[in-house]
Amino acid sequence: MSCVSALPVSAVAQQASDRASARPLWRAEEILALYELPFMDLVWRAQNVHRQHFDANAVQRSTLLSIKTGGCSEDCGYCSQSARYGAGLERERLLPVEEVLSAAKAAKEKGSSRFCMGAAWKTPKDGDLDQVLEMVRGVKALGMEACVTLGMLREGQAEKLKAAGLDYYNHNLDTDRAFYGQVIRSHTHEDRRETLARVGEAGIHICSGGIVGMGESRENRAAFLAELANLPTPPESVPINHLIPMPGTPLADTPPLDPFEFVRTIAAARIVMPEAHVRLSAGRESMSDELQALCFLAGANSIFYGAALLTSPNAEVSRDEALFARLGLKAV
Ligand code: SAM
Ligand code: DTB
Ligand code: SF4
Repeated sequence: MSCVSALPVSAVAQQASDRASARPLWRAEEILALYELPFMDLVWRAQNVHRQHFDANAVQRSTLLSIKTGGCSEDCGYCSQSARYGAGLERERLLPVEEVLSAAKAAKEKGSSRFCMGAAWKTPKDGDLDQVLEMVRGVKALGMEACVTLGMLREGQAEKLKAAGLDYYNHNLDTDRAFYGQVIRSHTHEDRRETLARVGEAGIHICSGGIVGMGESRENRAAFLAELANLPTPPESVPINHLIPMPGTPLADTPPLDPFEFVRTIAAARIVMPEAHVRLSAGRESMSDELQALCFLAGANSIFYGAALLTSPNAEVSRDEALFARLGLKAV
């Protein structure tokens, strides 16, 4: 992507643009061919790519906090926070800044390097955004990386977040364009891409990934990874969530995905986005230690760390500590 503009481009946006123009574009069929490799060959290839770019024994840890829970206008079929489903969640107000900052401080003391704040909004209102800006400034003052996920951004909002010091904006493509409409109808895949473009242009690092195990096909998963890898500003952080089937949502009874297919998705993501942190995200609580180790072997090098995700439990901190010790992994 060449950037021809009279405006100064931030260093982050310039680096992203340089990386975008240097990388090969991936076709979905090529990624499907990766999925179809024998499992050992695929994992071996992913581990090789991983070692060319990262310390294979280091895993980044992010802590997540829901700063505004439930009551969302959107109809995402997997989400307990949509007001449209009887998922039994009370709509909560935006948490006070002090409460958020004391949670960030506790996360830092427990060894997290990034603090991610999530809000169940379609799009942030300007008054709410002002409070989030204060939270971002506070997290930065603690010496942590700050990430937020607030829904779709309108013109000018990404620039305000950048000026407050935000490092990452999380906004997932979630699945490929073809499957998207089967799960979400209240906004489009194109809307998600538009927000990602605003984030990239403001010079904020992009965190974008998705969910697998929603009933999509392997072809959908391959196309989804191609769409992520080929974004105009490539994501530097890629959360791969395993669907947590939430009672009351349309996807509550979705049959579980073959765990090896999940590992294949991590491996394919590692190969097509070699420089990104691939985050083993939702669903870890119900994965065995052995399955998580396979995901790390396939190139996952980031996790959500802490007792809770947004509305559901995460793997226990004590279990993670034991797993890191057993595998000789170091937290970064
Ligand atoms: N409202 C904002 C948005 O949609 O971008 C931010 C919060 S939303 C809950 C963040 C992400 O959480 C979604 O894009 C989806 O990938 C993930 N997520 C939500 N519910 C999930 C579930 N039941 N299982 C796995 N991932 C889930
Ligand atoms: C992401 O990709 N996964 C996180 C984070 N970004 C915000 C959210 C996972 C949510 C899991 C379901 C829940 O706790 O409600
Ligand atoms: Fe709202 Fe985000 Fe949940 Fe969709 S995923 S219903 S936008 S909170």
